[in-house]
Amino acid sequence: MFKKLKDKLGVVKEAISSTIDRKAANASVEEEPKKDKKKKVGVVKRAKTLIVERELILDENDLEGPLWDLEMALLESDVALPVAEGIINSVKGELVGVHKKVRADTSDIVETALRNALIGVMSKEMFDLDDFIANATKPVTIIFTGVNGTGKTTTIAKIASRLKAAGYSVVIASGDTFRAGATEQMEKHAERIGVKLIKHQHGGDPAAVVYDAVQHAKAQHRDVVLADTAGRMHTNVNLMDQLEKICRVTPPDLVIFVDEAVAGNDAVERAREFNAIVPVGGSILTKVDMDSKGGAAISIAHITGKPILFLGTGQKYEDFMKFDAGWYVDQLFE
Ligand SMILES: Nc1nc2c(ncn2[C@@H]2O[C@H](COP(=O)(O)OP(=O)(O)OP(=O)(O)O)[C@@H](O)[C@H]2O)c(=O)[nH]1
Ligand SMILES: [Mg+2]
Repeated sequence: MFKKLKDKLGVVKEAISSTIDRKAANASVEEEPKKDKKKKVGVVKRAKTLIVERELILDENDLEGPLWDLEMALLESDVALPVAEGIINSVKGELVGVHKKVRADTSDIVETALRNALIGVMSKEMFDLDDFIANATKPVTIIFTGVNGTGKTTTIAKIASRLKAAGYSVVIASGDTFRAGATEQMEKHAERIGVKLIKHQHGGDPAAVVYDAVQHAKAQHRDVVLADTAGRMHTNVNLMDQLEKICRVTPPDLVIFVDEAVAGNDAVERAREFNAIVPVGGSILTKVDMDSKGGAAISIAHITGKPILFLGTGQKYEDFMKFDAGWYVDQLFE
């Protein structure tokens, strides 16, 4: 996974490490104490002693070149510019002025700084959806948003199947009254999983479908309402207004933004627009099994300020995993 970003991070890590090591080598020669000259101690031994005893202090100039390379690597891997800059500042903040014991493994220090920066971006306001559902007042209403074809309907089916297996009663609202065949697609999933589907006529008002689903769930004491919505471009004002209306009529407990790992840099703009219209509480990144560069998760988490909750890794219900920032970053470094 994410081979390109992984390769580039490896190169950048080496570049920063060797810059630090070069500085360390210079420092040990420059700082050679004069009194040592009297003693006939070999250069190697002397350098070794100095390296053990001294600490190296890094400054910004040492890191300028390698950090530029890091920024380029992130941008080329679909990490958005402000996000890449945030990561660079974080790495810089961690490395500049570091009193590095020269004997410590430079490569470890660099990798730790990079890892911390990436995990920092992706772990913001992290929460667990299972805990959220367990603790919320029932029925819990979750509305799924995103552009066309990102995997909203499939993701709802995966979550419904998962929740049912955990013992929850689930109602699905077929809020995509717009695309031909959308309700039939959701209906097939609902039948297969064995959960209730609330639907209206094609072309009906999606806000009314979601409202009805929640009323049904309240009356029947169901635990969770998962509301599908039609895919829409973030630039389509009418459809974005409609989304705002759905959430105004039925204020959800959580809005989940669904986008695909292969979306690349486009994900940034649409995450921003969707979040502006209906504030996103968490995101799900699908199609991670397809060839992606790895940057979309980092960007979406940064733009929304909310965590990635799950990753979709295929078309089957079980191709779904909880997002773990540490694991994700491991994929970039392993
Ligand atoms: N490989 C892969 N395919 C996926 C994944 N999630 C969804 N898909 C596929 O992506 C396609 C679109 O999925 P849908 O769930 O219909 O997407 P949607 O967002 O509901 O689409 P619209 O309703 O048209 O906006 C389908 O062929 C899914 O099987 C995933 O994690 N991996
Ligand atoms: Mg759909």
